[in-house]
Amino acid sequence: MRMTRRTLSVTAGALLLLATAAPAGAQAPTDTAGERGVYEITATGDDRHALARSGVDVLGSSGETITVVANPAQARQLEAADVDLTHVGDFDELLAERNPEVSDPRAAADEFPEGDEAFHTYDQLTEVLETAAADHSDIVELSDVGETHEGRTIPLVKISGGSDADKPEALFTCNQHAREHLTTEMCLHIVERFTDGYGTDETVTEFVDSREIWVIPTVNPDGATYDISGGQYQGWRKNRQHQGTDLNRNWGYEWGCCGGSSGSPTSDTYRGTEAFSAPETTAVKNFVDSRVVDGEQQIKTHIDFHTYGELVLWPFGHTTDETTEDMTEEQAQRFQQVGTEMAETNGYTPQQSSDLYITDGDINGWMWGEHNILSFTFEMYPGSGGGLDGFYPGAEHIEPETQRNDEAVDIALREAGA
Ligand code: 3K0
Ligand code: ZN
Repeated sequence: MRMTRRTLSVTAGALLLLATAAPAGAQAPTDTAGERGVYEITATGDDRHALARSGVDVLGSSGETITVVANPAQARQLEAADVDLTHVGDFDELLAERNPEVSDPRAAADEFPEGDEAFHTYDQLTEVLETAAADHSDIVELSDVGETHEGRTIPLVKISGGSDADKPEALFTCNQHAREHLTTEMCLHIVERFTDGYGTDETVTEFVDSREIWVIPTVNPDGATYDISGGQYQGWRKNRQHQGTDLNRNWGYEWGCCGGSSGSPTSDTYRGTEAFSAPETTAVKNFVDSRVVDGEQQIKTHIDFHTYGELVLWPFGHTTDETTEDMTEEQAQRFQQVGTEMAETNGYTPQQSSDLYITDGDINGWMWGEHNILSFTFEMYPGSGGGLDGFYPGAEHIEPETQRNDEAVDIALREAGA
């Protein structure tokens, strides 16, 4: 697909036409390798909701500019609907440019590309978690929430010390989206901080003794492993069930309700055949459901880490309304207050999820709508402008960008007991 490079803008009418006349579900599966284009579109407010509804893969946004990946059919439909695109490159060429040459792809299978070895593969992650559990057996329990489509176990770490008294619980989840590898490092950092720091760091010790801290470092290890297959980044977002389901559109609260996901299996925001059709979301759901003890959900707060955009997001994503039948004004204010306080510590931008674009079947909606868990999504580094590179920021960013969220994590732990 070749398009001329132009800088144009988009109208709300054009995007609405696109969204209604050309639903992603009606598209032929033409997003074959080598043909997907990366485009920039200028859009605000309702325009960007409609764009998300079209099923294109939104990579990131900066101000009014949204960067998307569109397959040829989607690009044609955008053009037919008078949407103006700036073609910034071919998806696979851009990926190839940022990937190093691999002399023997088989040798590099399931390893991060050269220079990025500090990121943990699934096997390396498993090993580090096993070591942490062995070295800190007084406070760490390592188990799993279930299996992925390809049969990998989804690890679950529980960190808790001191007495056996009932303690408020907090949950941290990472790597729902395959290519967002920095988030796995974020959860690993949480595990390391609350284990290595126990007994020496006062804040850490207090939280470990007074809370149950649950961490799921990779919700989507199949996708993450595929994303680095052959020692090259694949730009993969979804799980590996059939053509892939976007796990963050597969949760059972307002699933598929509001144009915030796609019904087309080829789309990067494919919501799956039904709510919880993905084994990965089902596994996490079953774990969270199991924390209801004597009718009370023990988990009080939750952060789901993503990249990128440097945002603190709170529910709901399926509506731009701040209050709904499941979100009172007081509750919305608490989300806003806590989210804003968190954002003051890490410099992210705090906002309701739907301010970014409409999402439905997302994790925050389910955590709050089903369990009244104060649930946030953090979009980590970088802030903007990275295109595909935003997902692959380089290993030198692991330490500063995970530490950057220490205080916000502490706020989530504090609020669990509030
Ligand atoms: O709640 C949300 O708005 C989630 C935003 C998230 C998503 O699932 O679309 N953004 S991401 O895919 O770029 N990490
Ligand atoms: Zn994500």
